[in-house]
Amino acid sequence: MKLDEFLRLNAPEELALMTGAIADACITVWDSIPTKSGLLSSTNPSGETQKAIDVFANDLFAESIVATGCASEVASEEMSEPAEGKGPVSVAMDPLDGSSNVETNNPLGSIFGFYSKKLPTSGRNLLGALYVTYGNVITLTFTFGKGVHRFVAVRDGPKMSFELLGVNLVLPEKPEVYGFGGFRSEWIPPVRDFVDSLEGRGLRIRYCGTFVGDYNQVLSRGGVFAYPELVKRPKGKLRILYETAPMAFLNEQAGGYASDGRRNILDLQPASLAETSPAYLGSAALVKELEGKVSSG
Ligand code: FDP
Repeated sequence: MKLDEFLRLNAPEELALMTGAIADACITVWDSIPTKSGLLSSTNPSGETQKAIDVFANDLFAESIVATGCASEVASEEMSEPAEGKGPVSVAMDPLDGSSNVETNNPLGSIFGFYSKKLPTSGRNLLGALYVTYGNVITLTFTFGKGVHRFVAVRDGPKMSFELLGVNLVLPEKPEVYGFGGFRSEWIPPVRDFVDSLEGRGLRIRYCGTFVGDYNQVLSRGGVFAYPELVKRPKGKLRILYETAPMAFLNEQAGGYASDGRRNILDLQPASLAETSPAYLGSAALVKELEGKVSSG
């Protein structure tokens, strides 16, 4: 099944239009990585300076989403003020997650959260969440609050289009992988002790350095991803509105659980657009166990 048809049958109108616009834009972003990322020269054939790929991705996604008429605002870390629109939905995005992976050709991603209230707001006001993976294939994984669904980009004549890969994805029963960001020596002790126990329980380390890529493995194979509380960085690294709340919402729809170490990430009330928190997400039993250890110190 094609994405357009699926959206027509299964998505609220505004989310369908914005998802369609993101699907088109992400193909252009992917196409632009070699020329706009610094992999090739930073000037184009006419001698104009190219924008960095993350600024390019930001501008393209923001313009495409605003053009649907469905967004009231589109916020991202690349913009000092959100882009304004005339629709009802607030969109928070990380237009190019893991940009330090460009040079090494490791996976990249994009994350979008669709909120019913003005930003900043809690993840409880999410209507939907979507992430793109730019790996060996491009996938769109999303939820509108009724299951998690995935599409893959395939060539369709001169264009690319998205075909259904799976509906109602759930985290596998048996967890297989884990990936934790930051330096081990800087993790708080309960996190270090927990990670030390994982290999004895049959989990393998898998860490590619992109939140989207690392979480995507957890969704497919079961396990836990974290960017934990660090001794000198108690609020972690990942941004609540742009990154962890949308992924927490999607993860919950896939049967998982996401915590900041003390509470459900969806219950956090960020006071600013770029507020960060520690993030632990994946298979519910593992994340609840880790939350218990972190919260009791
Ligand atoms: P990046 O800085 O490359 O954009 O969101 C930021 C992020 O990547 C995440 O995608 C990734 O999980 C994390 O930072 C990696 O951080 P470390 O290099 O500190 O592990």
